[in-house]
Amino acid sequence: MMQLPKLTGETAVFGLGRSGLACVASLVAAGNQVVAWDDRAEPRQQAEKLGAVLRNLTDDFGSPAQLIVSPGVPLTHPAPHPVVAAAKAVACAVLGDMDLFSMALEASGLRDKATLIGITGTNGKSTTTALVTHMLQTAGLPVHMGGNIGTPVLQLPLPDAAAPNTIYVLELSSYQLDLNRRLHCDMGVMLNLTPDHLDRHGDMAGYARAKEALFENDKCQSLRVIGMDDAPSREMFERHPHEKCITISSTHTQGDIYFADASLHYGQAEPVVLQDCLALRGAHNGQNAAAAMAIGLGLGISADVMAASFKSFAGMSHRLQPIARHGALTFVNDSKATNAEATRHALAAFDNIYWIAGGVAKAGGLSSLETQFSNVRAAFLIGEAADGFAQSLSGKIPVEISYTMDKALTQAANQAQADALAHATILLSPACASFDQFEDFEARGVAFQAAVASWVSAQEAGGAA
Ligand code: UMA
Repeated sequence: MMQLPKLTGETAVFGLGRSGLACVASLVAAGNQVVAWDDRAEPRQQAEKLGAVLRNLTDDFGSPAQLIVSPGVPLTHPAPHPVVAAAKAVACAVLGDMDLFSMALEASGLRDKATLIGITGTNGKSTTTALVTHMLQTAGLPVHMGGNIGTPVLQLPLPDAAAPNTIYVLELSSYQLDLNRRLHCDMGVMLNLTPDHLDRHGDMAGYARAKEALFENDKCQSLRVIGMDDAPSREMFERHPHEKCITISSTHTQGDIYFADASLHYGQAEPVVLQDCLALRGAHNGQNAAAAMAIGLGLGISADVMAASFKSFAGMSHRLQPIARHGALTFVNDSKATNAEATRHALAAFDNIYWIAGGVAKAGGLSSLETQFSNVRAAFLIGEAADGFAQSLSGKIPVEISYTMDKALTQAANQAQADALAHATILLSPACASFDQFEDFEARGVAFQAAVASWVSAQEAGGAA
C-alpha cells in the first residue's frame, strides 16, 4: 500500500469501488479523517471496516477540505454528479487516486527515484501497458504496473529507496486524465483516438482534451510517444511539438517507428520481427509493440531484450490470447471482442481460421467483416445470434450452427484436424455480447478455455498429435 501524507482537514471519498477503497485504506493508514459514501451498501460497509466514517455526501456534503472521487463519477457530462457540484460550490478541491499517488511520491522524498510512464489511447492501452511492463521485467528493471488496467495505484509500493530507479507503468483512461490533473508522468504514450466515452466528455473535442492532459503543462518531458494513424492523434502531435518525441504507426511509414511486413522498423536499425510473437498478431498489435519499443529506446533497453520480451509476452487474458497448441492447431481466446470492429482485427491477424462467433448481436452484425472472410475456413455459430449470423454468412463461408461453446469448439477443432493444413487457428472472437449464455466476456473466455483443455486432453489420451 502506498503511504500517503497527512492532509489538512477532513477528506471525503465518493465512490467506493477498487480505487475508492484503496484511497480510504491509504488515507486512514496515514491518520487522516475520512468520510466516505457510495450509492451501494456493500462497499460502504467495507469502507467503514477500513476506518472511514459514513456520510451520505449527496444529502449532506459538509465541509471537507478535499473530495476524492472515483474515475467513473461524472465531472462535467452529461452533468456534474451532485457531490462534485457540491464540492465546487464550496471551492473544495476535487481529486482522484492518481493525484494522491503523486502527493505520496512527493511527500516520500523519492520522486526522483521513480520514472512514471503513462499510457493512454482509445484502443490497445491495456496490452501496451502489460507489454511495456513485461519488457522492463525481462530487462531486469524494478517495475510496478497499475491504473485503469485493474490495480489501483495506491495499492502499489513507494519506490525502493535503495534502488537507483523504480519504474511505474500506468494505464490511464480519459476519466483518470480528466480528473487527476496533478499527475506528472515522465514518459507518455498516446496510442490512438477514435470516438469513445463521448457521453462523459461531451464530444470528440472534449474527449481529446481529456487525453491531452497527459502532455499539458510540460508533462512527459523525458519522452512523448504519439500514434500517427488517426487525425485527432496527429493534431495532438502538432499541438505538442517536443524534441523528445517518437512517433509510431501501424499502417504506413510516417512514424519514426512503423510496422510493416510483420516487423518494426526504426531508422537504420535492424527491424524487430514480430512474426513469431503469437500474442502480438495483427497491425493493431504492431502499434502496441511500436509504443513499447519507443519506451524501450527511451530507457536504453537493448534491441535483443526488446525482441525477446515481445516473443515471450503471453498477451492479455481474453484478448487475442493464444491459450493452447496441439499439432498444427493454435487455439486463440478473443472473448473480449464484443463487437465487429474488434473481431475485424482478429480475422486480419490469422489465416486458416476456424471461427467461433455469436452471442447477443450488435447493430450492423457481421457485415463489416466481409473483407476478412478469405482468412476464414469455416464459422461455428453460438448463442442467440447463431441463426441470424448463419443467414448473413450463407454463400460466403461454410457455416455450422453449433449453439453452445462446447459443441462449437469440438466441431471446429475436429474439422481443422481433419483438414490437416500446415497450420490452423481455432479462434473464439464472438463479435457479440455474452450475456445470453454467460455472465460476462470473461466467463465466456473461461468456458472456451475449458472446452479447449478438454478437447486437447481427449486427443492426447487417444495418442493423437
Ligand atoms: N458510484 C456511485 N454513484 C455514482 C457513480 C459511481 O456510488 O453515481 C460508485 C459505484 O457504486 C462504485 C464506485 O462508485 O462502487 C465506482 O466504481 P468503478 O467500477 O467505476 O471504479 P473502480 O472500481 O474504482 O474502478 C476504477 C476504474 N473504473 C472506471 O473508470 C469506470 C477501473 O477501470 C480501474 O481498473 C480501477 O479504477 C483501478 O484503477 C475499468 C474501466 O472500465 C477497467 N475503465 C474504463 C474503460 O477502460 O473503458 C474507463
